Amino acid sequence: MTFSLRQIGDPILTQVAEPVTEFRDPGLQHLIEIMLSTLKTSSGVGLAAPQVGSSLQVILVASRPTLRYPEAPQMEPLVMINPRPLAASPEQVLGWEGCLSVPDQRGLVARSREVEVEYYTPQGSRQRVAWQDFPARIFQHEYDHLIGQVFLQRHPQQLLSEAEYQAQILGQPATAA
Ligand code: K3U
Ligand code: ZN
Repeated sequence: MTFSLRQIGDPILTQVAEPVTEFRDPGLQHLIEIMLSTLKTSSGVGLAAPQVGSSLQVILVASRPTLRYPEAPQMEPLVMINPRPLAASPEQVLGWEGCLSVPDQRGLVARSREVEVEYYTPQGSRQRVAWQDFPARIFQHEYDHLIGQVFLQRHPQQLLSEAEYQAQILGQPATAA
């Protein structure tokens, strides 16, 4: 598998990802390593396999406090294989999202405030987790990548360039290019 961070326009980002069926496949471990190192170098809070060129159902969720989400929990990156939403709260909340595959755009997107999810660990053990707020938002964003969607298709209430997001929302003056 050749690695590059895929950007919108790449057909892999519109495909529905395939479930992992062989947990002992060394290719799966290699994919997870690539995803973890990409997450680290990009300072992202999540990542999905299609973004690195693999159409397998693998995502990372790595919440941490940010300027917009200071109350968010600090998590070690969680590897979720074949994740399946079991429940999503009818209550939705607006929040700002960015995407490593959508350069220079930030969107204000409505998402369920709470989710309950079943997934498999890299060792093949089945787990359940319930999240609220930022981790729930990251999960929904990453799960969307597995069904061929990006946040632009979730009808953002507002869409800003990175520079305008920093100036208007974070209140930080634009830096010289
Ligand atoms: O560095 C990012 C970031 C955005 C908001 C808070 C903290 C960091 C870049 S965007 C990001 O981390 C995406 C990762 C993606 F695109 F690969 F899926 C995850 C994400 C960010 C914000 C809300 C929901 C999901
Ligand atoms: Zn994304």
